[in-house]
Amino acid sequence: MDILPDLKKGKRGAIAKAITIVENNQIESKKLIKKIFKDTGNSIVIGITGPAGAGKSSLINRTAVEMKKLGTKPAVLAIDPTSHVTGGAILGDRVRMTESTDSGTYIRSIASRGATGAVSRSLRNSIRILEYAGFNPIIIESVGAGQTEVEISNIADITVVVFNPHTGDSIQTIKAGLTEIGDIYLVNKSDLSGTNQLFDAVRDFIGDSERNPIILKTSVKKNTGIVEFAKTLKELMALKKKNKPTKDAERLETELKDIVLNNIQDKIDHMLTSDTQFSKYLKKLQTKGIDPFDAGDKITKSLLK
Ligand SMILES: Nc1nc2c(ncn2[C@@H]2O[C@H](COP(=O)(O)OP(=O)(O)O)[C@@H](O)[C@H]2O)c(=O)[nH]1
Ligand SMILES: [Mg+2]
Repeated sequence: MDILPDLKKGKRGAIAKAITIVENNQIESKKLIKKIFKDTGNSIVIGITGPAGAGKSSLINRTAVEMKKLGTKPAVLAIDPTSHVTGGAILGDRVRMTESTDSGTYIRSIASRGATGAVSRSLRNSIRILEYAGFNPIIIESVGAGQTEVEISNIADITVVVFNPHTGDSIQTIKAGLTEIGDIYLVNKSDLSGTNQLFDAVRDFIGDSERNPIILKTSVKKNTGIVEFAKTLKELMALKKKNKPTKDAERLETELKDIVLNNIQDKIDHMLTSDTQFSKYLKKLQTKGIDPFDAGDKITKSLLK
């Protein structure tokens, strides 16, 4: 069945089907992307990252509602490292995000575990599906930084880093390299004590950087700062649209290299299983007649000649 017309209309069932395809079926995925590729690349991707429990899902839920009021059509993809294991986290996110779903925002949890590169690939293509379906911005929720396979700042046009006052490790996290990636730093749960200290600490760490990132306080509980956050995002969307072509050109170069390397790896993998040199040197290696590096070099040479 052709799901393209429904996909173009932004119908939920079609989107869900399409994302399941790019997550699970390489052959069908290729066919699908071939058909939609020309109509993709036009939405701003907002990455929202921070430690588990920082309030990202809750915040995204409220922010999506506000962004909708500002005339945008947001969709959310949550990369959840735990969703694969129990499914409990998906439920949690669904509960926390019902408000924005009711208002018409598309929300989906996607798997964060898989073979190297596979998660980035399915994320990239899931974004394309949502672009084709007319969503803009596309908000990606991801836990931590460097904890998942996906480095969100490589994919996002706007990166938001969320901190909390009550987690003692927040400052450590700031030191650990988040200082370079954020366009916006949020001190969420600003209804809790310690907010001002954390705000000052964040400002001290990153405030004088050349990029001049924005630092905001939000509280989902008290519903403060969220309208301002949504407005800031909308302004940034317009700004980032200008340098998006340059960034996308670089990303496509990376993606293409990725695909070619992947293709070659698959081919070689396949070749090795029937390669006589491989089995010869493997036996030699297993009986300590050669060392692993020498064996590797010899096989490589014979393959590339
Ligand atoms: N006090 C307070 N709690 C919040 C706030 N935002 C979220 N929470 C709570 O923090 C917990 C984790 O929220 P969640 O959105 O799942 O965080 P995530 O793991 O970063 O997605 C939940 O119990 C939320 O109700 C806030 O602004 N203030
Ligand atoms: Mg969450």
